[in-house]
Amino acid sequence: MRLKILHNPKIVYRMGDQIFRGGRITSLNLQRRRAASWGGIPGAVANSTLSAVHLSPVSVSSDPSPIHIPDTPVEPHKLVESDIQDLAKDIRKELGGRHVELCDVAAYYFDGQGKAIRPLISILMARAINAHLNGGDSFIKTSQRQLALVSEMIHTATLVHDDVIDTSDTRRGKPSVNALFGQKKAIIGGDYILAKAGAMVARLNNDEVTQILAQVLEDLVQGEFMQMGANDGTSERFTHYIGKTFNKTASLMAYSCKGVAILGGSDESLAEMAFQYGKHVGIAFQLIDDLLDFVSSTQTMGKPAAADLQLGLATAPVLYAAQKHPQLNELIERRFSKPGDVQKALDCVHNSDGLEQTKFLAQKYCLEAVHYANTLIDSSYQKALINITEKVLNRSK
Ligand code: GRG
Repeated sequence: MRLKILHNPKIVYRMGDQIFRGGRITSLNLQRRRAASWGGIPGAVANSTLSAVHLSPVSVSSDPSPIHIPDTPVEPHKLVESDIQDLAKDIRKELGGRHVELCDVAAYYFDGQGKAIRPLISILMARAINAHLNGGDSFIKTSQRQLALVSEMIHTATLVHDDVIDTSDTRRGKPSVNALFGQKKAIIGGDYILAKAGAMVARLNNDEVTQILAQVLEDLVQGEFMQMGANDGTSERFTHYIGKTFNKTASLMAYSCKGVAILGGSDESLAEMAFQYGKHVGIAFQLIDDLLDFVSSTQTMGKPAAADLQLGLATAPVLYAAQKHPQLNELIERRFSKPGDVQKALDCVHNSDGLEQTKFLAQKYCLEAVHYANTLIDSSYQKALINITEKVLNRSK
């Protein structure tokens, strides 16, 4: 299901056999149309009662204006290569301190093996905003890059803590930080990364950005708790899942985009646009992550396959599969804890359209992200923000 962009002004956005026009889905088979209207998932995203800012559904825009698709391919990494290439090295420098082992623990995941999607998106958004405002002097650009570093540091600190919580043995195909240094040192190492990131935020000397990043930390912690929470109540499950997905993954992307926009001198509505772009890309990113957990090999992902099920987590593919296989509900409630549960759930997912519906939902979020990016003035960075959505959808790791 590769996303293919057609250069036909009437057909504005095409993903596989689904055609989107002006933010609306115009050609779908019946089964998918049901998914698009959230009909199959009781209490699904469209019925979310949660905060509008955080969790409004992919409110496919009512704006009928066509989505503008770049004429020429833009390679996002190439465009901001000079900002990204030394990222890990610069972060390791920031992590320097008196205690060598503590620095080693904290620096362990900054090995250049991560995708660095958060800094990539942050820097592209920063440049697109600067182009939009016809601004962005070297002071602004430096502070925006610092925020991109902070974003990757917060992300990495959560990976460290997550690996402790999940008692993971591997990450990115190598021993996890907890496996190597032990869980106590890993926890302290994660705290240390956060402390250093906090100091960097303070140096930006911008109260609004400081508040934003405090909010991200709160969301991350809330998200982790939501994940641990009760799994009963079929009707609320999907809403809960999307809320958790915002908190655990999309909040950091959304607020990083908003932060660089603020540093670039954006007014409230422009900063909100940046937030919405990051939020929608972030939710799509996690949906694809949850899908890859079912289809990617251990080798590609660098962690065990079906890890989520083994951790007792019911993600979008399972929630969709439960529509066709209601017997899954019982397994979801007991967090796949009985022998054979994981295999049964895997079979149900592969014997349903759960993966397809998950991808479709991710596409909808991406489409909405494109809509927000299209409110920015044309620039290579703005085009790259659009191209990122394709990469998010079609990634294999
Ligand atoms: C330490 C602030 C703080 C919070 C602790 C543990 C926790 C609360 C939150 C966990 C958040 C978490 C691990 C979310 C998962 C997000 C996610 C999709 C991770 C994978 O991201 P990639 O694919 O990773 O970008 P790479 O390896 O490319 O960096």
